[in-house]
Amino acid sequence: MKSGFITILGRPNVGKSTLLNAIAGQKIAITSNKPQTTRTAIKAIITQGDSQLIFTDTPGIHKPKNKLGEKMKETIEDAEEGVDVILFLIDANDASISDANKKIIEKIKSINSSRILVINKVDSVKKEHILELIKLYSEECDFNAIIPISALKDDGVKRLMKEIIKLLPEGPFYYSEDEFTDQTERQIVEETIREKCLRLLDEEVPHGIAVEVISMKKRPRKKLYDIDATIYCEKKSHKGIIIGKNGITLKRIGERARQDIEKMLDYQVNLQLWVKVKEGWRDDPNKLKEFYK
Ligand SMILES: Nc1nc2c(ncn2[C@@H]2O[C@H](COP(=O)(O)OP(=O)(O)O)[C@@H](O)[C@H]2O)c(=O)[nH]1
Ligand SMILES: [Mg+2]
Repeated sequence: MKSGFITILGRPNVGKSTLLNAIAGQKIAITSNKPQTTRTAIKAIITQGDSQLIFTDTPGIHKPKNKLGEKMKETIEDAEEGVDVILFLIDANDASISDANKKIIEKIKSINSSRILVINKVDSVKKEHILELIKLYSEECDFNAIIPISALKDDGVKRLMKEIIKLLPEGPFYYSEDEFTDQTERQIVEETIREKCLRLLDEEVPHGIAVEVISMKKRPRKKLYDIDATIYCEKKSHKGIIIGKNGITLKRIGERARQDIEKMLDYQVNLQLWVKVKEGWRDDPNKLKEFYK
């Protein structure tokens, strides 16, 4: 039997969470075109034949601006410990190796594990450019493999899986075969609502949002969930934006979140959303603990 821990590293927005979802074959990590969408380490567990792969998606590597940012940085550092394979994700659209990516390379070199360079978003560039990137990066660092993929189009992901399995050590299964993530249903619901906020709201507001499920009641006979959740934001003005004129924005957030949650839980969902202001929670250690235990 083979098993191992695989960490996905890379700058914000390169497609780490999209890749995790493609690997898992279902949505477990939220994605958006805004940096720092992912706040915690999210695991996807894949058991294939006699191999078990435990993937960790991490918040993108960036400079912390507040306590939440610091916590995200710690999360990345934890994810680097005891890792067997590092997937270093880059964007195929990059013209060259940015300073930020050079720093990540230095970090990877200091960790004693196998490493794969994953060039993502190849659906949006010319082949010649991918070859240039491969040349540039292989001069900079010794990778066990370099794999171009499109996480969004699920192109090259199978090949990537094969390469990872080759690099895995012998080992036992850490999770039972039917487990596919460490996220609880409650966390998935909270994250789905946050994703809709990220996607439906303009810049500034979404980064100060946290979502908390207040209650989640199952009515098995009706195959129905009653879910109550609160969206927290940092400013009164943000609350107005989230709710929108005549409640239109909040309604949209709720509609889209409900549809996704229904698919994931395979139940009908009755979703009630509230919006509350919690000033400066991203810099308040106690409030942070409430949201991110
Ligand atoms: N064109 C293209 N876009 C992608 C691909 N993978 C991810 N994206 C987009 O890039 C953005 C950031 O993705 P996300 O997974 O949240 O990035 P993360 O911050 O690294 O986790 C989203 O808008 C994705 O839809 C890809 O293979 N091709
Ligand atoms: Mg992410």
